[in-house]
Amino acid sequence: MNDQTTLAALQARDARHHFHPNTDMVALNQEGTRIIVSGEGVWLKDATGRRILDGFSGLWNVAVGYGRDEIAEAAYQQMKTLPFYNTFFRSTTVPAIELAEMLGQLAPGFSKVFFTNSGSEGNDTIIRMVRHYWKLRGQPKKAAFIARHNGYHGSTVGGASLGGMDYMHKQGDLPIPGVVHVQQPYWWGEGGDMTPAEFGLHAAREVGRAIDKLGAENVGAFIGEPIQGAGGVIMPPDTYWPEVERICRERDVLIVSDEVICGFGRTGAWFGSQYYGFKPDLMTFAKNVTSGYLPLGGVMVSDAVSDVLAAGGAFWHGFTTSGHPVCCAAGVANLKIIINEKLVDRVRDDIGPYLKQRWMGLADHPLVGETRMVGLLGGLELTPDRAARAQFEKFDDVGTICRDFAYQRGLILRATGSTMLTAPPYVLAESEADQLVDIARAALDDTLAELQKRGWM
Ligand code: PXG
Repeated sequence: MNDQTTLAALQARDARHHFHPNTDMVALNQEGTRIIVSGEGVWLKDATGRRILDGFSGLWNVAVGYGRDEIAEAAYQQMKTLPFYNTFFRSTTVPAIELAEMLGQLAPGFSKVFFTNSGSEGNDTIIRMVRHYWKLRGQPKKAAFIARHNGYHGSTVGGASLGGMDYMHKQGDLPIPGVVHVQQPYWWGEGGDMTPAEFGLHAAREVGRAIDKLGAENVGAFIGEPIQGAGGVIMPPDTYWPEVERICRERDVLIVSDEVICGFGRTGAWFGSQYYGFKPDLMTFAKNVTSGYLPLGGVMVSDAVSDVLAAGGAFWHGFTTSGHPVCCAAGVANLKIIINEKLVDRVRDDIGPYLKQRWMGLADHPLVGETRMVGLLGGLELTPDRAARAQFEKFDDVGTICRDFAYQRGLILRATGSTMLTAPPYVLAESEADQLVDIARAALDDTLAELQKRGWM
């Protein structure tokens, strides 16, 4: 390493010039950025040469693991053949055709896809598409969206508006008009004395109440993540989605399933909506469509909706790089890996249940309130009092403490408040699942000792 590439020099250069997303820059630059330099399988290496088990697949998205030559090769070949051409003006490229076809085959009833570069752009697209759809149907007033508190739908003006994160709304005067947020189906945190089944129905009926308050003639769509990801891997009670579906159908309100995290096998089904057994009209996707190797997102459009849109002339919407050929080639190569290596089945029948059984074993730890896992998506509630489902006063700090202990021990977990989250790559081996849970338990021990030292426990 020369002077410019030592860890300290890299951190100083980063501090001078890089404005990081979702990051307190002052705190970051006091500590210095963690610099990740390479990856293989489920393992990362940082600039100090340390190996770290990535229990979070990058940002929920490196499904097939790091270092897959097939994807690199597909992108390289496409860059040499045709690095760019657009999908406007009656043009397209072979990779865009191939990926669109594959997606249509993976999602029965959704034979059309609209490409974007990210999940946020996908959800912005949804807002315009839903409103345009209802105009074409002669119901232009059906423009409002029902979404959930603590849902996450991205960072753009539209995405952050649909999302229910108050701290995001405070920045940029959001949400935009016409978005109403209702209670999330978060039994551990908000279920009170109700059973999970009762609470699932209660939360679903909040959707109905919100629609009725606005008047169904004014509501275009309901949007939700099948399992809330960034909000804390919140799995709704089984009663929730069937009731939401019934309520929306009864009121002629479209259902949007935001599959950015749940899509492409994370839950052990191809899409989270399939896992929960409901049929959306539109699905947002991004992340695991390319396993993060290149940016790509989009909207899967059901046949009934796309027939109306197609009959209505042009949809005046799109991005220069919608259906970018290199990103689509990476997407095709990635989906081929998921299909050929039967990774969705592996998540459902093999490594998912294995990790789940180990992860659920953390329930006996004195800091742990609830453990939950679907597919390879897991959450762990930290609590000072399990029976009362109590929250720590400084819950954000508690999660951060635990996350940092895990990192020191060589494991990446994410914290939302005091909920610890894991979403490892689908190629995780059993021995690696063991390491993940063993390190998580050691980090819980460290955290307990630290909280006792501070008198918080
Ligand atoms: N919908 C969902 C459900 C998401 O999880 C987006 C939309 C937006 O996608 P893009 O590609 O625009 O980021 C997401 C993204 C976190 C974290 O800290 C989660 C996301 C992004 C960044 C950080 O958990 N999810």
